[in-house]
Amino acid sequence: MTDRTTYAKQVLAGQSIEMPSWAFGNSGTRFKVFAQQGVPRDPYEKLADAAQVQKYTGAAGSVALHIPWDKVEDYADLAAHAAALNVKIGTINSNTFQDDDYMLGSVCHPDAKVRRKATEHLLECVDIMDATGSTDLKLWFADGTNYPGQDSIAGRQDRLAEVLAEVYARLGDDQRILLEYKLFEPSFYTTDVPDWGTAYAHCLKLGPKAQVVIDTGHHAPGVNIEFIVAFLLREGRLGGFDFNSRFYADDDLMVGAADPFQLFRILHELALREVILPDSGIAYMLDQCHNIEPKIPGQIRSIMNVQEATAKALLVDHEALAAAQQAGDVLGANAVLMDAYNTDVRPLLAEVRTEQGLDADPLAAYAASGYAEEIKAARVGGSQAGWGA
Ligand code: PSV
Ligand code: MN
Repeated sequence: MTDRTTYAKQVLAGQSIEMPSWAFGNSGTRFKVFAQQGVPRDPYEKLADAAQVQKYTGAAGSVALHIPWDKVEDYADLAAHAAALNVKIGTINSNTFQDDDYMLGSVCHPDAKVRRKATEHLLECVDIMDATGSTDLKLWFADGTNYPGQDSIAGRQDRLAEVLAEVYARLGDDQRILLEYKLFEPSFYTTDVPDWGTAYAHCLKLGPKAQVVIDTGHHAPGVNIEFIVAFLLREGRLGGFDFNSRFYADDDLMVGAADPFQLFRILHELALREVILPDSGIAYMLDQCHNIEPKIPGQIRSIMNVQEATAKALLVDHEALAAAQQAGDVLGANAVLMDAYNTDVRPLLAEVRTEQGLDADPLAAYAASGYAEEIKAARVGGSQAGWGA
């Protein structure tokens, strides 16, 4: 076994990808939400399902919550429930996009009363982080406008900066803001945090505890995401990822499904800087909805897709790459990358799993466990969780 393969196996064994609690609830498009049997009825059951993904992959150790979708009476109790299931509660995601008051925005709304309400929600999210032990507050704002002239573009930036500063001041020493951008939707003319540059500029003003989150589905078609990764990493402002894949816009499909080569290119930038492992401070998360596929296997498949892209990225021969780049050997440098990309890493990952005491085939092991049948039989009555509830 080469040194590179040994190193790749070590990193793969330590990799951990966060799951979104909302992936386990029902979801769909604005045309129809399809209910699936056995879907969780509350955050406790969402954690139980997430724990299955961790059980069979060993690479999904935490779960992101979305507030108020995952509101509970006692967050310390929820965190203890997670720990008993061998998962942790990770990022707390705020939600300032589903209340009637937010029709014209939340933190950028022209009315100070609405901005106050949104700010209080964000501060409440930090209180929840204190209770769960979460370190990351993920902020995504649906704010924007639909028509030219509707509101002041610059004025909205001022309002955003003011709210962010208040929330930043409330953070504990080991807590941070992860600011997420998105090109458009639900607003169609302007979006108040539309791109990494805007997010980065706000983070710079706020201070070192504010970093940018890249949701891979939040760009215009053709945008070179790995460039953004390399830039933000260099600046120390890459906070994390919301992984998913897209064919058209923010499709929220399984990561690695639409464009595994793009995922590999992103992971290559991360492998180059050796920031794959959890202690790198980069929050690797999935942000997906499984509208037509079963949800737990959908998450398992997604984790496996990230692992495969990571394994290929870890196999890139960095010395050969640097030598070819230095020599101006365009084809040689490209070949180094493509050799790694074209490697079948499934046997390597099977070995990593077996060495961890896991089944080499997580999807088959989950299917054989009977858990899917169990929850279908047990979870009758109550109301199923959904994207938005
Ligand atoms: C917005 O589209 C987004 O990507 C944000 O991360 C939200 O919090 C999440 O989706 C909700 O699904
Ligand atoms: Mn997202």
